Amino acid sequence: MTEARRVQQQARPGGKLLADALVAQGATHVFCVPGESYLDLLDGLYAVRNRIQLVTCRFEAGAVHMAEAYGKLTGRPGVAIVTRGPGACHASIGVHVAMQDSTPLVLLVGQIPFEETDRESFQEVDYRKMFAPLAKWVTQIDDAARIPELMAHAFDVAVSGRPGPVVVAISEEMQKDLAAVPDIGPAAVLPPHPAPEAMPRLMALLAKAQRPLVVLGGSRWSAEGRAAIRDFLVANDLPVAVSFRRQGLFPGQHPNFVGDLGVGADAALVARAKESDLLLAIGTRLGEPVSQGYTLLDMAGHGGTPVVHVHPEQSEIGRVHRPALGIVSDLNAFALAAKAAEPVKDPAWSGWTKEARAARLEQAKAPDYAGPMNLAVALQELEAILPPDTIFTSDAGNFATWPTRFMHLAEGQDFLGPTNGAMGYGVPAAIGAKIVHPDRTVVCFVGDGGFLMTGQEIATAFHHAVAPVILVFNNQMYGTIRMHQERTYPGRVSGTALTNPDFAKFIESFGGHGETVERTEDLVPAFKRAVASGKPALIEVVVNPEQITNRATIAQLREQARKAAEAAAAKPQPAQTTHGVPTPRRSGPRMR
Ligand SMILES: Cc1ncc(C[n+]2csc(CCOP(=O)(O)OP(=O)(O)O)c2C)c(N)n1
Ligand SMILES: [Mg+2]
Repeated sequence: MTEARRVQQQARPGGKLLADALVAQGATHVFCVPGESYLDLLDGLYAVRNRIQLVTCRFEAGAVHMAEAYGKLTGRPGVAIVTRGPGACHASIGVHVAMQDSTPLVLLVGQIPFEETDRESFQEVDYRKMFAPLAKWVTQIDDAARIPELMAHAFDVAVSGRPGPVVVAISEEMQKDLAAVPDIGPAAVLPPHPAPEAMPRLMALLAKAQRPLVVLGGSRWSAEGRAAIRDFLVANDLPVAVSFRRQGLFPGQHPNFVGDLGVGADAALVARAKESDLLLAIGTRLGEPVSQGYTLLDMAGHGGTPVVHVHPEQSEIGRVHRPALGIVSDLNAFALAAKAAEPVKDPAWSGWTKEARAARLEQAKAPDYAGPMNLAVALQELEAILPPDTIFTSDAGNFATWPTRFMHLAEGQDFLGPTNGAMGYGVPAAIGAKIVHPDRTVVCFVGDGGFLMTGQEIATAFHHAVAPVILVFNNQMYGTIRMHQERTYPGRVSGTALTNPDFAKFIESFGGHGETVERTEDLVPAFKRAVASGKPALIEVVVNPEQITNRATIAQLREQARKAAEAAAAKPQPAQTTHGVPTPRRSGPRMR
């Protein structure tokens, strides 16, 4: 910038420049826990309070999860602000979610005055080091004149290629410094489109296929992009699986939806994926959950199922599997190009698609579970009454496999879940979603373990007058880990039992609507009362602890472990054992 241009600008303090940079980048909400390290930014935000809603949270992890949910829903970076040291440490889990989930996020961290650097000043942390493996990019602003430039770059990096989190440390004194610099808005960048030969080559591979399978995943899908990719997939009558916790990308109720290829996927779908002769991976990384613990594909890419991998980041293509064809493209641009391509006429795989759909519907049939609460039936009854624009959020835990297996999302519904398996995500994500879309019904699924990690964010829902409905599945344990325990060390319950409060009373103490439901037929009426209350609501769903997974009881897991031990003992070369139980070999992804 020329000196003449610089003096034309009115000098603003760093705190105001930062707030104005957020406005210039189109931020509408900022999620924070305040700290004395960024008083000047808080003051800057006061000045722009009519442009940006500042959401005050109770825990930095909650604030970043809310911002991450904003990023998942809007495709624009969610913004969170936390204080130095302890605040940044609490916030780090949300950075990890945004990284593994490829969600655009900008985390601002108050920093000590830079003159004190390297004296281990109060709460001093080097954020470039701390967040190096967690974030896509980390920077620190020490010169107020560089705020517009570095903030614009932070937003650009967060949305570019594979989206992800950017951490920006803002040193304390810098926020007071005056600088006369203009704001910088988002750049007019045209995202990468499929190369001219991409669609013909893809369609040629497809035309030769007999048993193709689509795995749809990734982030920053627009409504238009989702509609276009659905039209392409349906016009070609392709069987569509979604990757781990990406149920919102393709309507589960559609006849082309065949299930989720994630952690705890249906064995029949995994078998089908192995049998397929063309895997079309659109937007997803071929990470551990999708690849079933790197067992699905010949990871070196020698032979095996040919893969067409479409991803916005070239370095993701070939990272764990060498594809037959890689297409680097913005996903929405790809979707439009795919929709415009002439569909394959009379595809050879229509029967295969129907079979896959029939298998999906078969596995979604509610089994006859023992006890008064048949969660499969209750969730399907709930599905039938939910508005078509419902947003679901999920925490991590075994309970999450029930909605995944037994519910089907309708067109227009969204699903936000932590693909990195972060407990404590569901409740703040629901609050963030409800703040972004106050008119939509937001339903959160969470276990008794995960709920007490961030359930106090209910106070944030009250403070900002939004009312999600939280379903707490109470099995009085860290069920997922107990499941692993019973498989590996049957009967030796260690560190997984929980003592819980009265969850309904917990939310009532905030002024919310609480219910406890023990029978299948009581969930829907309770849900209707919860919505009608207009208040943040919690329904504790008491589930049978013995039904540890949606496929097995604890007794069945112990029996399986016993048989496996017997089989191992009968072998001439005994397997390496721990406590008399064979050490299991990795043969698929772990349940999280
Ligand atoms: C932050 C975090 N801590 C620990 C874990 C390990 N973990 C995965 S699932 C799980 C238990 C979840 O318990 P709950 O929320 O009650 O759900 P359940 O499995 O019982 O349905 C634990 C401890 C994790 N994934 N994330
Ligand atoms: Mg539990």
